Amino acid sequence: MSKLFAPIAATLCSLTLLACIVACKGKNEPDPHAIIAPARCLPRIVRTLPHDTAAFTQGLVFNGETLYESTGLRHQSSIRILDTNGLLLALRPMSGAVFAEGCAVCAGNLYQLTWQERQCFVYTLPGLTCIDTLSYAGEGWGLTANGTQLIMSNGSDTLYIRDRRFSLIGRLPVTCGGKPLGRLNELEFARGCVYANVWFSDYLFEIDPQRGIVKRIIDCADLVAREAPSSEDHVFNGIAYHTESGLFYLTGKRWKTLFVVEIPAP
Ligand SMILES: [Ca+2]
Repeated sequence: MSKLFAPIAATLCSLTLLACIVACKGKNEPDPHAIIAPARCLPRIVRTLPHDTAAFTQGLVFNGETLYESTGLRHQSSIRILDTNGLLLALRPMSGAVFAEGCAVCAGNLYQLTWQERQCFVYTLPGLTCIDTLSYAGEGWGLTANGTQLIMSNGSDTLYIRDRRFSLIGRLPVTCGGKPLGRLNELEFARGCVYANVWFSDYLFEIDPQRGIVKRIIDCADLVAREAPSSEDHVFNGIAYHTESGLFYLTGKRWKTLFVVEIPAP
């Protein structure tokens, strides 16, 4: 090789090596922000149960065979206990002007958010004795738990990961088809995914809890059509997963129906 071509050959080798490194890195480390078009699926209605039309549903969660429901609005907020047939077993009104929001079960306790009061109430189970009040910044919308951590929404496109003392330990921006998914509301962690209602949407969004990417959209327009809400404010909002049956319990604010549905496995 002549002296003239040696530097050119060396440069070409370097560029080839660099291209190989980039290609290998790309292959082994997928871009977490890659645009993934979510698949779509439909829920199958297994049965329908009555739901109290006075319940402005903000949170729904099972603890074993007991269903807990948090309802909102000032001077109307409550925490309710129901059975698997939707029968109301107990209702505890919230005090004063508290506007309750989402609820979740974590480490044997029930956590209940508030909209603008910046307070999260912690209750014993099954007795619902309030044993603690935790504080946080901003608004509270939806809440769920992955077993050890709490996952919270506040109406934005970001989920907030908190420990049991409600200290912020992580943020998870959520995207759908590469775009931020805002208005995240009621949540449910099930089958290794986060399921989310989005305010004023008839869809459930199935979110990868590591990357924040919507993997599937569960089209619940048929449920909304069957319910035929009496007001546009009475939106689809309420997700609880019943582990024993593998079925989801879905409802909305002031809906007359609690739908028990099967959603194809992720
Ligand atoms: Ca829930």
